Amino acid sequence: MSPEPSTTAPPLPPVVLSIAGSDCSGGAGVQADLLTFAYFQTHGLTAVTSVVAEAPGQVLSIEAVSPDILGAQLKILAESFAIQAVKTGLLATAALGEVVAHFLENLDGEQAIPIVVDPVMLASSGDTLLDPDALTLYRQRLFPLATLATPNLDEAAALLDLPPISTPEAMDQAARKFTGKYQCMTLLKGGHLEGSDSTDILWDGTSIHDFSAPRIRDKKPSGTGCTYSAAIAALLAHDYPLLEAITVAKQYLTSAISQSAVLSNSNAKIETLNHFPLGID
Ligand code: PXL
Repeated sequence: MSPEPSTTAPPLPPVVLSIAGSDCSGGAGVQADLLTFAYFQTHGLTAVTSVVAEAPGQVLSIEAVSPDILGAQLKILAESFAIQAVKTGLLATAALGEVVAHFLENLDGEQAIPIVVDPVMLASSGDTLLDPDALTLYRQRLFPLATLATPNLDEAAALLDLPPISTPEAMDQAARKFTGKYQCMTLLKGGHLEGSDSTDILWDGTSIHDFSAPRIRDKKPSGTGCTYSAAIAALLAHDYPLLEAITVAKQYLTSAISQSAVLSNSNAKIETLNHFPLGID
């Protein structure tokens, strides 16, 4: 016998906006963000900044959209939806960064809307995705608006004009410096460091918080940074406090990495994150 249909309406999902690029291979960019938003039972909106022709490990080409069409996407979304959190990913050019900064500066209504800024510069293949002159925009306009910035070690070194960050001590210093310089909470992601754990750190202005998970050595799927920042934004939209949102997002990302799959049509080790991993609460 089938169960009685429920007469109570399900709760409305919070609305989360991703401003990012399109990864045609589905592992990173707005595609990863939408899967992550769906996993966390939010409604995802996307404002696409750029189209990247790529597969994990290889970028063929990238084309940025015009500032006008990015602005139009943001305008109609803001006019139509009660946006409860925003994440920014690949912004591609300084002109697009400018449009995003202008949008975010005028976003808040009665309540401040959480903004997660993931300063994407490179694809996991190492290919450059962001025009270098866009860095000034991050420094001057975007980070000061962020609830949380989520640089990886390479991005933090570039933004702080530091040599490569290669020890836990240097990481600690860099997290403090980033927060001090750009006036935003900073989750510095240590995934590229060696060690049995993958540890990210957050300096809140008073103390350092660690977020650790066992390092998964045999898997290197693309889109981990996109997925992490999207998960944090989705959880903030659900009103999780920041530290809890990061803890839950890290657990989710670790499962998504450990259950990633090889889906290539050849011997190439093209690994794709599993955005609906099994076995997490
Ligand atoms: O993982 C960084 C990233 C972000 N955004 C887009 C990408 C990539 C990596 O390839 O394609 C659109």
